[in-house]
Amino acid sequence: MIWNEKMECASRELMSEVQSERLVNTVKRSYHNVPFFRKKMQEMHLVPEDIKGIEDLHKLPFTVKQDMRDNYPYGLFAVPMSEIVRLHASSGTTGKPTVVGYTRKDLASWAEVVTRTLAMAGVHKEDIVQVAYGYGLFTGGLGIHYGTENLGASVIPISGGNTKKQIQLMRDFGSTVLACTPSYALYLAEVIEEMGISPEELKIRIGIFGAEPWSQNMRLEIEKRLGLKAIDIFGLSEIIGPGVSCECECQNGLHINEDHFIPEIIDPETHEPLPGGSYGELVFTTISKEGIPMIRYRTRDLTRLNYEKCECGRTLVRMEKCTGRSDDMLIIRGVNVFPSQIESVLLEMSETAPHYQLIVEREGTMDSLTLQVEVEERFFSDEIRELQGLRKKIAHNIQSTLGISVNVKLVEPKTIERTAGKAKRVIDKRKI
Ligand code: DLL
Repeated sequence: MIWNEKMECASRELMSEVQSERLVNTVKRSYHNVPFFRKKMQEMHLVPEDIKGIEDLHKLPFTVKQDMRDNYPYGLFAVPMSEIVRLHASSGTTGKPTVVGYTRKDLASWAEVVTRTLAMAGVHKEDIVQVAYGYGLFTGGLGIHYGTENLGASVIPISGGNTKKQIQLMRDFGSTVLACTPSYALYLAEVIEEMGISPEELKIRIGIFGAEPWSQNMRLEIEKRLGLKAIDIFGLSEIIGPGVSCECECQNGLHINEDHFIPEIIDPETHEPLPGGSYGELVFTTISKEGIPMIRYRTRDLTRLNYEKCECGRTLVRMEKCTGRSDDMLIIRGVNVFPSQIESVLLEMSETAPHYQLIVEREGTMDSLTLQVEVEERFFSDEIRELQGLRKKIAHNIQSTLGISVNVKLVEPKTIERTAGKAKRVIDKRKI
């Protein structure tokens, strides 16, 4: 089923017209209501009237995650707080998360785009959707929740974790759609096998998986073990949350809801827009959001765009499955982690040297993070108790600032390999 045929199957001319009109409007609102944005435009000697349509998009300044941190918490909001009805924040940033606010209309647009994506994936009104993305500040749970209700399917708002209960409900309630991260789907498959339940006892037929990179091989593995069709859904809090783009049943690229979010591909080094079909960094401009419009937001995600019409009949541009980023952000068990955040925790402690390495592994289906860090020589001559105390302290400090558990391995000075160029901070051994 195509939820919004008019927009999802629009001609390029109609889409460009809609995009141009909404872009002009967004730029005006941002200029007049967001001092940060106005200053940036003034620095570039731009006034809103210079932006007449999508052909002028490239003239606008970029926005990056740091801009959100610098304007924490509400500096980029374009409406007064009385208009904001929901706040979300992205996980895993040192002390300061990135905060996003939605007006009532934004929540309606979000539900609309998520509904479209569920329909793309083949979900219909009779389905029972088990939402095992986290509910809370993370956009995954509530984002999929309201889209499911809007579609008219039944939602089980179970949130993440509590794996045995997930499986029990899945069986007893007859869930037909599972929405969670792909790594959690694999973990569920493992526990289902351990519990001696065969996939035939379950009715799950579609998986709505995203929030982290996953490969084609992982797709095949999940499809085989859970006996379902695994659909990739993409999104980011800064733009709206899940529902920015999603695969249709052809599983050949993710359709971007481009009447709400205009995509561009740029060269991550030169920042120049790249011609159609090139591989580069994905940039989005939101053109319907009121609460916190984003102009040319650099996602750091790497992909390419395909403007050909899809076999499903949709004309919405497709982005290739994202598997890489142009920065060093890691996604570990759903938490976004930058090595620099771990570094700043270490630097705040007097006992450690800023020589460290992060090792990411996947044990079975779970990601684990090990931190190897050099500590002063004296610790090794001290009692073992001291060493253990220090290990615990580092793990605790990281847990409390980043919200992620880490195995800490203390090593003697000069153990970690030194390089002349960029230090290799991360060894990612996951085969995803
Ligand atoms: O992960 C929103 C979301 C929730 C998407 C549920 C899909 C399903 P953030 O926490 O802000 O938002 O993280 C955004 O996660 O820039 C990508 O690097 C990565 N990401 C999200 N979806 C995918 C995907 C949510 N399908 C960051 N494939 C993004 C690869 C993804 N990476």
